[in-house]
Amino acid sequence: MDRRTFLAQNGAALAAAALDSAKPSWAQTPADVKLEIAPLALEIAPGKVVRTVAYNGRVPGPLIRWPQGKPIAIDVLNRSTIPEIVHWHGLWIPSNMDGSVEEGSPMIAAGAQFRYAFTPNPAGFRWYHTHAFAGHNLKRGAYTGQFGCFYIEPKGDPGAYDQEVFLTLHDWNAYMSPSDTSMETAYDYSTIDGRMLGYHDPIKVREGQRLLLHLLNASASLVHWIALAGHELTVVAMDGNPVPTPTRVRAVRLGPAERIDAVVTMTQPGVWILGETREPFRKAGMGIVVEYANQQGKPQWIEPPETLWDYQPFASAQSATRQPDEMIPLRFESKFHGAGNFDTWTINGKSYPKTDTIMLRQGRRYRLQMINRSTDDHPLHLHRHTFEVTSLDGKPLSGLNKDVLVVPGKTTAEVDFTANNPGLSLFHCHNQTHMDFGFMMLFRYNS
Ligand SMILES: [Cu+2]
Repeated sequence: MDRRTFLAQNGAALAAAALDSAKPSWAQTPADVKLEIAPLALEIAPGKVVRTVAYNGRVPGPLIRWPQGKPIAIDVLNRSTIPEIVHWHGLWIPSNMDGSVEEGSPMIAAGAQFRYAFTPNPAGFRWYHTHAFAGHNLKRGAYTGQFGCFYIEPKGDPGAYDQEVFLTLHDWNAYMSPSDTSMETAYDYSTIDGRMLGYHDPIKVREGQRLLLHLLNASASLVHWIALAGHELTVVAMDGNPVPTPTRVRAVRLGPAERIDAVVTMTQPGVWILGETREPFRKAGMGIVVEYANQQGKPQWIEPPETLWDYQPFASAQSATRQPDEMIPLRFESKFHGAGNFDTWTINGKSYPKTDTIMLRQGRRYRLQMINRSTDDHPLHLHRHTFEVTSLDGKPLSGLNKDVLVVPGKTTAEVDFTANNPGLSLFHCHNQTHMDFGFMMLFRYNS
């Protein structure tokens, strides 16, 4: 048994992390995964280059596939020009390893290296991405190519598929654009796995196959709708967690940071487009070709019928069986800052870093009452915990476990979670601009 295994098995993960960061990582055991952050000229289509920052010279970064519960060491070398940090989205890990400076994880200075060491849990489709501030600089933070998929393999593999693919959505070259009342971000290009429609190797399938799609929306601010022309998708998991009621749909909607696992039975031989259902986004590049064996020709697109996204069908019909110990009301509002400026966002009337840190107690179950008083939809994310969605706009539901939830404008959503991972936990809107302009707060509790 090596030192890491010994310490982890003795519940001393924090002590191990402290030792690790005190020593330069080249003096230790080799890392399981190495990520190098560096500028990248990414060719999204022949002759079309976006200047960004990425992991290991590629977009997305390498897929990290790792068995649930097996400790992992990840060395991150920052060869960019600014301090960086990597957040492990959806994992139940300690605050100092979670990759949020607000929670006490360190920034990695330009030129420096840091070792993240933790035990990946829970099983399912997680991801990793930069958690750096962007503010007015739309070439930083989530606007860059710093994201990748992290698949934590369950102890028993369900295996009800023949082939699986991970696909990441992203938008590039952000600029400020006036919306109804304020400024939002818009983009020049949209890609799947860092390439525009028509410039990937097609996804090759065979008739009768069950294709498992792992979709991640890694956009800094946009919701995306995805369909596979001619096919239906059966959603089996959201944010990596199996849904109580797997449901067939014509298109899926993913808010920023959301993930959907969907199984498609390949029953329509042909050459098809998997892409954004809205034409301007497909034209901007968000699509990839799916090609059956022995089929050729121009990739076909079929408009899916217009659908409204509703989380409810995927949940269990019953309302929450367990009542929370405490309710926490959170009101979200924006403050207008004049034409040409981004709004400032508030939670209960205060903007981060002035928001109140809410003290919790280990073992108690809390209900976050997310009251969206603004007209914008917000993808709300809680770090280091999984929550259960317990009501949407007044309608009760249960069994839907997520770490990001899109709360539409002028609605209220409720989510419950158990305080079972002590330390500091960040709660924020996953729209990079919203979070940078105040839409963040912290929870804290001790063991
Ligand atoms: Cu927001």
